[in-house]
Amino acid sequence: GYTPVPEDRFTFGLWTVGWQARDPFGEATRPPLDPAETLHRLAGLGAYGVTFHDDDLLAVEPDRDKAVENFKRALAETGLKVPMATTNLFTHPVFKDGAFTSNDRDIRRYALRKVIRNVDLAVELGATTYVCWGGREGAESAAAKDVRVALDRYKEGLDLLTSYAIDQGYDLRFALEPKPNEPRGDILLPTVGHALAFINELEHPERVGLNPEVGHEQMAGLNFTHGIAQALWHGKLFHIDLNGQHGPRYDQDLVFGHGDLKDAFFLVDLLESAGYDGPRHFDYKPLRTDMDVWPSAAANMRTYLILKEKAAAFRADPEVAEALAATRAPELAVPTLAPGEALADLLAEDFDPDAAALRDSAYTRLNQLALEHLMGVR
Ligand code: 3MF
Ligand code: MG
Ligand code: MG
Ligand code: MG
Repeated sequence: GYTPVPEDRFTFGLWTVGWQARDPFGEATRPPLDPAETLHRLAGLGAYGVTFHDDDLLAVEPDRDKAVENFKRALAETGLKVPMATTNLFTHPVFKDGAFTSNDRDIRRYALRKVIRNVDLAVELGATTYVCWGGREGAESAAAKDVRVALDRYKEGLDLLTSYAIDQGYDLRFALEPKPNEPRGDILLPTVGHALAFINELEHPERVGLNPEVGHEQMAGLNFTHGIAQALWHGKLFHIDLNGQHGPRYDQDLVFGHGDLKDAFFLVDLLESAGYDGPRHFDYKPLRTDMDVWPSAAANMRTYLILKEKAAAFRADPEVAEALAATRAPELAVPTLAPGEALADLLAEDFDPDAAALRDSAYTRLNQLALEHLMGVR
């Protein structure tokens, strides 16, 4: 069991297994990976597809045309799909003060050209989601960046991109990826909530949604599964970056489940029960100490499949159903005002708050049942 197949729709960024493990304190520990080899290895492991930044294609072939040709050949050989693509607007020093929100107007114009060139390629390769992670859109110095004006420019950039996609007749939606900090001291659109509010101010809000990442929300001390639930509620979960993180610290990009396992369990439970039909996309980094990156790639998918099975067993357990009923969870789905009732009926109602306060929510039993399923003793 737990052998991934393309129908599971697992995808990986080329930059994940391809990470050479350069960090702020040390050199690369691994040689560059040929994207063609990555595709063959991932297909062999049962993945559905790959995603890429424009610059990821140049890992071993600096000539873009040749690199694209090699990539296309490997896609044809492996049958892997490209559901999403993105732009590297953070590595080159030109982006040190941002891309869409750089104070330098020439740089903002260059950034948009760089995105549009890769949007064309993404659509040609069949992508329907284009991710925008604004890693350098931010500041360290409070006076240097007028955040309100920077948001004007951020909006301008996204409005230009959505209009371009519409004018070209592209079946393409954009997905913002929030992150609170790293590499900037503070990044604009730091959380799912900030990004959702921003989308409402855009010219084509229906074309823009989210690509939340597990670790990014946890870096902000937030409950990732709650963020995903709200994104789903707004119809904005266009894509997802799955990985692992141990709370608020640097962006760890651990294998999925190798951080907060309980949150990973409830995340899979939510994605599988909510009918999320997008790719299960991994944005992780193989440990710097691993010389062979493929076991970690496989581990992401295996963990997801195990959690999927555990979540289904949890939901099917009659004792869980009973414990859920004891928490009154089903009652939350009943509208507060009954059909035909008026607010006046509610206002006229008699109620004993002291008696109601004695009702036990009994959440501990439910928590323990979830943990016991997760620990494999039920
Ligand atoms: C950084 C990230 C990014 C984005 C990627 C996709 C390099 O913390 O998560 O990975 O996911 O740029 O847009
Ligand atoms: Mg990340
Ligand atoms: Mg991360
Ligand atoms: Mg990410």
